[in-house]
Amino acid sequence: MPRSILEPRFQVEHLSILDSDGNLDAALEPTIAPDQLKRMYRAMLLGRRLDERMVRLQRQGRIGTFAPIKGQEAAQIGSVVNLRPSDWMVPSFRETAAMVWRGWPIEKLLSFFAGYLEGGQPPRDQHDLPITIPVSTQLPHAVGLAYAAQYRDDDVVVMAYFGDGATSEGDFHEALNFAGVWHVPIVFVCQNNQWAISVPLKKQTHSRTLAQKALAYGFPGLQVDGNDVLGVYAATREAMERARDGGGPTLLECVTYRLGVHTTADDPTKYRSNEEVAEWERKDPLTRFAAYLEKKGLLDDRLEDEIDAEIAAAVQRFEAQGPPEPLTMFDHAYAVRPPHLEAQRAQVAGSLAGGAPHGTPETAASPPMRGQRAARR
Ligand SMILES: Cc1ncc(C[n+]2csc(CCOP(=O)(O)OP(=O)(O)O)c2C)c(N)n1
Ligand SMILES: [Mg+2]
Repeated sequence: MPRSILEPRFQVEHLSILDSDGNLDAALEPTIAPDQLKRMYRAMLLGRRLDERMVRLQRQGRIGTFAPIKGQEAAQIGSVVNLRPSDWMVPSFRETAAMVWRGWPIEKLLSFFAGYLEGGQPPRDQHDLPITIPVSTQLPHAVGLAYAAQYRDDDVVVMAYFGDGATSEGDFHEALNFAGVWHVPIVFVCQNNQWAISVPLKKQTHSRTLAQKALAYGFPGLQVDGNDVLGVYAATREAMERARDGGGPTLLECVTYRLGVHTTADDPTKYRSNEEVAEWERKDPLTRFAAYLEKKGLLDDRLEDEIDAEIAAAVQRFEAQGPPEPLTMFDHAYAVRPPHLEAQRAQVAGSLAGGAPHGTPETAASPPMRGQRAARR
């Protein structure tokens, strides 16, 4: 059957500048000032050391469930450094390195993972949204922020983070569709770490790449080696500039790997092989960047001790605060609390005060909630 070819024909590109063997494509090497390179490496190492510390804190019962970033430091730092303070950063739940770069105090992140309301509140005047646990739901919000910036003619670009699994959610497609239709200033950063808990990428999509999904929505998509901080930096910088100049959205697929557990509640040995993990350990983003910096004479031997001391001081500040207030779990979801939550709140408040549970006869007769039992302990 004769058919005509529609122009333009689409293609998806892959970018790599510093490969896993430390080979540098000098023609593509971005110009980054030495001080900035050092700051980037410090932020990646801080991300790694904080991660290890947080996993230990969880194992010791000092924080709750935590989602480690180990292996994804380049994808986060290579992208986030291109934001101005006035730009907006929209995280999912695995962006601790990017969040610390943006200025979130470490003790605030610890507080989030220990159940404190304050842990979810971005520092005042910081243009970041809080951590989002429901997969992909942050993306329509991010497009809304970009739409608002465009409407108000603010010189602002939005960067939104999410994982490979998030691309199967309706919210992802709705967000990309409207980002394209409205041509808003946003950079979508997909950290394709190959797994959505125990679901591998091949069960997530039949597409050759995730980057190509942007083409359906009418804007560029680029795949980049997500363990190559220089590649992520260069790709993000280009996308940010395009967005700032009115060129609309970009989707970046950062191909990376989650070297650790999905969360501290997960056991990845049940669904993936040690060989696969070892293969990706060879592509560690930190080793590669360290070798690059060493050649430039920009590595500082004392960095690790300095970072560990910074983390230790933050852990101390975190643990110096009193216990979290259980009643805050009823706040902020609704402007006006619905009656059933009002009743539950009264019940918990009564239980915390040591008195008989308050509330309607139905709620008082219902079995105690987990929070109540915990509060009595
Ligand atoms: C809407 C929704 N469905 C299911 C979950 C449970 N859940 C938490 S993380 C996750 C996988 C997310 O995978 P991906 O988007 O690849 O991000 P990653 O965890 O790999 O960073 C799922 C299914 C959730 N939090 N929200
Ligand atoms: Mg994933």
